[in-house]
Amino acid sequence: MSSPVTHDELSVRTRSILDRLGVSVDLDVSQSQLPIVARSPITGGNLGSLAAATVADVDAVIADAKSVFAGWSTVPAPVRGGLIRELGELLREYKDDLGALVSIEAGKIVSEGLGEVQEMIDICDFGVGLSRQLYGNTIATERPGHRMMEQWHPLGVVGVITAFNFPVAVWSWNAVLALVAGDTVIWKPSEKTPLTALGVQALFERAAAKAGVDPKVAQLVIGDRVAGEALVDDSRVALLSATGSTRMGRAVAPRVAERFGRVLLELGGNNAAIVTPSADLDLTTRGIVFSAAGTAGQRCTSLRRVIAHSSIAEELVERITRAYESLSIGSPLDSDTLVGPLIDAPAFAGYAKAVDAAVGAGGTVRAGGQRVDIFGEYAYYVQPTVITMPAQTDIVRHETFAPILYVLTYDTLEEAIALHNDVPQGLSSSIFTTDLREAEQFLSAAGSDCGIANVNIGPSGAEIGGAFGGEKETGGGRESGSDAWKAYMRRATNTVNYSNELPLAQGVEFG
Ligand code: UN1
Repeated sequence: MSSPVTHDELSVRTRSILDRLGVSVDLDVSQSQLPIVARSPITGGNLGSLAAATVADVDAVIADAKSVFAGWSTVPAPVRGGLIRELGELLREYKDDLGALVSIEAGKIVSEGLGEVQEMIDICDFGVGLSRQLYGNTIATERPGHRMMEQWHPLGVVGVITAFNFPVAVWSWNAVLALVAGDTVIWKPSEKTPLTALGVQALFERAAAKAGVDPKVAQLVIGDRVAGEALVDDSRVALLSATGSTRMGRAVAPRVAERFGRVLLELGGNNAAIVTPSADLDLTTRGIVFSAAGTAGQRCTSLRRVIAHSSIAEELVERITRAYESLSIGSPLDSDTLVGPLIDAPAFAGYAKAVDAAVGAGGTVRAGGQRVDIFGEYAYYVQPTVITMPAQTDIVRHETFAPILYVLTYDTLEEAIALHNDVPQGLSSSIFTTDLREAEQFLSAAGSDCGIANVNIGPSGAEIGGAFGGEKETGGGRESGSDAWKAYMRRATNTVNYSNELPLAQGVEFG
């Protein structure tokens, strides 16, 4: 059971965190008629409200981003990296405050709130190094006395639309790469998490001041759908990076394509774990419980499906069920809590509907399945839920952003992989096995069809060093590490003739 947190205590704490981060916005509740309502899912209470950017506001922000781009794009990349170094330092300094604000506004447990800020610090470190490594290839040419190479140039204005569940880290994956690349950034955060965005922006502006950089290289737009659409439809926005539901991506992608803009989409996942007869069930259970119940199932990488060999399925379900019974559900600010709240009422409605649909399709609830009253009517806590399913029905193929784990069984690995891939989404995946052949088959071209495939690790909790993203309805985008930076730059292929002749490619003679 969690110790009580009153709404007033949360408001006072939020205000003092915002003050320390340098956010001066007035959150007086007397302004509660304003359209963007900041609230905490911990109690369901409102923390204040904010104005929403209009189309004209967004237009002015884009104009600024475009004009600042001219100068920023010609600053040497390693100097641009200096801005990111300052940002990383400030994030280290304010990690506790920003992490706590993530807990208050997104409902993450303290360790995960801090972990999210750590993810920002990590990408800053990566970005500083990257600023000296924006490598282009030198390519052998078929013509004598010639040299061919490619250069990577800044792309332009990058619009970043983020979701509530990673309210600060996803901005950083995008903004850090974009800024190092010489782009300017406009951020439209989720309407559900405006305060964490204001906190990050305040730190960013301090970093810019320290680095002597115009803060307009990265701007923030607090707004609703209107502001998002203004970014989507504006041809001055060269790249639109959007994280959210598949439904959102389906609306955004054609509109950006219509104006020949670029998109980078991070949409839904329906991440699975195949558990084979050779799996270490102790380790497997721990991996499954973190991935499925952690963050109250509200990561795009959360584990949603277990595909277990029929010989070990029952034992595995019993182990998971036992582990679920000991998970403490409650205020994410309590140090012993492992499962915090769902973000809001629609999230709870989605959870309840999915449990009903699964039972209606022949599923058996083996753990959880109920709402838990921690802070009354407007706070939505649920028990992490395990449902064994007779088949991969429609509800199993659908992403529900809640801690529901469906369990399916298989007899041959081919069957398991077919079930695994037979969903519309393709973000993250895992296999638990100690059999090298099974592991390698899962990682091969004939195995998982996801952007992320792991062995003996659940599908969530990726490090920033790898490229992050997935296939199919997940949208195909890659953010964060590896060579994801290339999406934020434009490639120029250059051929230089240093001879006195003019040989044509393909042996063409002309005149
Ligand atoms: C998301 O849920 O939008 O791999 C991102 C993970 C985190 C990022 C999740 N590093 O679970």
